[in-house]
Amino acid sequence: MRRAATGVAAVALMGAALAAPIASAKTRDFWVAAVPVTWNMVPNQHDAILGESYAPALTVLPTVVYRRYSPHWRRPEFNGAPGAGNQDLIPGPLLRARVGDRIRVHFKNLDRFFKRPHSMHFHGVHYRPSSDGAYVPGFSGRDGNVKPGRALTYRLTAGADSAGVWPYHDHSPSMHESIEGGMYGMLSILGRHERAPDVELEVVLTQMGQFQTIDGRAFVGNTPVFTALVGQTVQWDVMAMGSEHHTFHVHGHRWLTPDGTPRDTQTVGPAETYRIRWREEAPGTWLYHCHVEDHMMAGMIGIYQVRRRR
Ligand SMILES: [Cu+2]
Repeated sequence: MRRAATGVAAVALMGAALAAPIASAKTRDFWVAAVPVTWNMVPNQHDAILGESYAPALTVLPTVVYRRYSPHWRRPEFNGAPGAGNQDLIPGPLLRARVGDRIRVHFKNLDRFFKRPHSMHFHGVHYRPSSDGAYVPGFSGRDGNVKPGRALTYRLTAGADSAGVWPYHDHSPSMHESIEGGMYGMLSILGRHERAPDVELEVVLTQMGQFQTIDGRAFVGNTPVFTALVGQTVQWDVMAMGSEHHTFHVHGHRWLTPDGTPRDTQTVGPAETYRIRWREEAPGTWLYHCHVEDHMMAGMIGIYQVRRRR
């Protein structure tokens, strides 16, 4: 990760080297359950730009999401990190680790509403086939087909080629409806000696029902209001799921691609991810949105607020 002298920031890509055992590696445990919820994509029932209203019948759906639990399932918790701007249940918990770490994701299927099987399938990390989490009849094991009421632990390792952000998602027999309903999240893996950003903002671009959503919400006033302070290092974790490509754009800011080209808009396709970083120096209220115009008008737009330090 480089930081440009101008304060315009750098994008990181994964390294090419393969995993090597690291003596100081940690084991990180996460507890994640599949839980049924009633989700409103447009809680204020309003498109702030066109001034249109939407009845709850169009915006509310019963669905299943990934929810973070405290160790040993003591209590349910919010998915986002404190100060992350989005404390809600879509996307699933941000799972943070470092290159060299072992990661154990303890998964429990609490889908008592639809009673569907679920699973977790992780990109970007190393694992045995028994932790793949994908369902193929005749080939896959229990990891790809965790029945309601059952639990399974996925065992992963963050290799030297795992630095970056990566998707995880349901890959069970209910994959299609589960992903459209919000069953996805991200792994965020730092290099062995990489400094964590001050602020980490998660943006997942997906179609949901008739809306184009960011973190499961549509239209300004419903999508996350992300915040940062001047002087902070800000990291955006950007991902798309579903069947469409999106072009992520932030107003008033630029970042550098790995070859040093400044950009303010970058394409992301299904299950692709990237992280963008900058050192914040632009106070004000800004927009972030997908620049596919039909998507922006169908809700894929939000607010980013930068304040000066007091
Ligand atoms: Cu889009």
